[in-house]
Amino acid sequence: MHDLILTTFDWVPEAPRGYVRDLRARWAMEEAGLRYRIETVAFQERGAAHLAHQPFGQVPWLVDGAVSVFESGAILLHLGTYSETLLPTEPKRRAEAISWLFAALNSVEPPVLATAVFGFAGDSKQTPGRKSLDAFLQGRLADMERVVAGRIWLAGAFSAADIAMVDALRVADRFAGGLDAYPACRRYVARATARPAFVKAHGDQMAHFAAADQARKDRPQDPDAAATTQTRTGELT
Ligand SMILES: N[C@@H](CCC(=O)N[C@@H](CS)C(=O)NCC(=O)O)C(=O)O
Repeated sequence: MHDLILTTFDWVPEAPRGYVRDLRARWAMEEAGLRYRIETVAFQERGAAHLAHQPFGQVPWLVDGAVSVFESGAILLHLGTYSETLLPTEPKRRAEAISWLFAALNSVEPPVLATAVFGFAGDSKQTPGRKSLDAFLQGRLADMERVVAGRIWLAGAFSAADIAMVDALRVADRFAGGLDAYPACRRYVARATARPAFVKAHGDQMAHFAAADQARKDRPQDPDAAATTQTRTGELT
């Protein structure tokens, strides 16, 4: 296997730290015991080299030899080819893990993110569209509450599906109204984030951005440094 290189931003504002999606890949590689290194790309400026790896000017992406993979879900699937811990080989269990991975990214994360975008914009107007988004999100969370009340992990043993789902639920908890009404989801997130691989991945991401702050302090002030969490695509930074 080649050295795995995970790219994230060289710096992000305070609010999204601990939630930047390189966390998913870091967490997966820690779970799988894979060796990797971190490279960075400028947060302030999304150039052609960046867009060649990630067409939306976002992070993360993973380089594995000649292969470059973007989208955190695709990265999780790619890493799953190296690790039974991330993606079981037994066909039934594998299908279950893949289904739940897509469910996290396709069924749960979209209303979480849409709700978070309203929060970032400071828009709390209860328009008909907003009410139906709220109902959509609460419906998905209620479904997840039922699911995780009855099992420890989504696909039998812990898998990449749990990384994606737990991270989507963490974002719901922090940026989209919280999980107070969903105690089983809270317990599920707590058990996943107590795993040593998560603790290491999260700590490393926080340390990475703390080091970036220090590096900024040590060099002359950049007038563009007053970035906000409102990004080009309106997504979490
Ligand atoms: N669907 C993408 C989303 C990636 C994404 O939202 N990345 C954020 C960091 S968590 C980002 O790059 N934000 C900056 C921007 O959107 O301009 C994935 O899962 O990899």
